[in-house]
Amino acid sequence: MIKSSKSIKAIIGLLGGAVVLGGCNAPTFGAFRGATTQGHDEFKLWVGFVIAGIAVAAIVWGLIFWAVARYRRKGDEIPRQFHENVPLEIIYTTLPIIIIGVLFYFTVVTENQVDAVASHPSEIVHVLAYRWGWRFSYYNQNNTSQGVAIQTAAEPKLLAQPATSSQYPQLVIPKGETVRIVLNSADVVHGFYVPAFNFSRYALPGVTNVFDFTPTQIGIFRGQCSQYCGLYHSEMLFSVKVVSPAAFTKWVSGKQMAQNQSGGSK
Ligand SMILES: [Cu+2]
Repeated sequence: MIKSSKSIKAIIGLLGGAVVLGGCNAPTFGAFRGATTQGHDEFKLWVGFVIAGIAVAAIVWGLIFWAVARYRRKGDEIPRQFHENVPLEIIYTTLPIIIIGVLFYFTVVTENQVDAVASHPSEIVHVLAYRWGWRFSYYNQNNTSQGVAIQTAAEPKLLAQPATSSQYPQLVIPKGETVRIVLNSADVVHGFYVPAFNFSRYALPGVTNVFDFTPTQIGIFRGQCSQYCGLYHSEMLFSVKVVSPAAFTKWVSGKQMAQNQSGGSK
């Protein structure tokens, strides 16, 4: 008896520890932790869904195995037969509704956080998706062009390189600041997808999608088109480089100088 209560305590301790350590060591259940505040909110929602799923699965499988063991055939004995059980029916109708209600609530809260756009973002980047590449044009807080535009070569080639290769365009953004992305497509439907940010959004011709990123980690993250858009879809790669705000300012002025010297547009 003492032994079993000890092992129960150990299990509870392990589970509690896993939840407390959630920030760094807990399993991610296949998702990215999210290198932006928005992406991390998505990650927390995902973990909540998986834990809820595990809990439901444990109850369902537990009841199945309990019923299999408890009511297995013993000679000619037949379990008690009954037609209805009102309390049981109320429980199995209301419990799923409550579970769905809770999951729905957290989904709406998270979506509102992810879709929220700041009234005064630190940087604005217009992203144009086209067959088969990306153009990133930088604007300041007043939505005035900073004269910096980055895009891939007009002639697509089968490069078959990782997305972080310098052959593909790179979106440079500062860490810890709110970056507004203004997303459009020049031709067909594309998808702006950054796995490490747990974020994907359609790039649509004639429709402007606007969203904010607040990067929390310095690094280079791969990005890709997530909608099949034709022959060189697989080459529609890019990367996102998150740098310190000081390094970002330096990068912008460096680009401005280079692009002014080469005659403005590139
Ligand atoms: Cu595409």
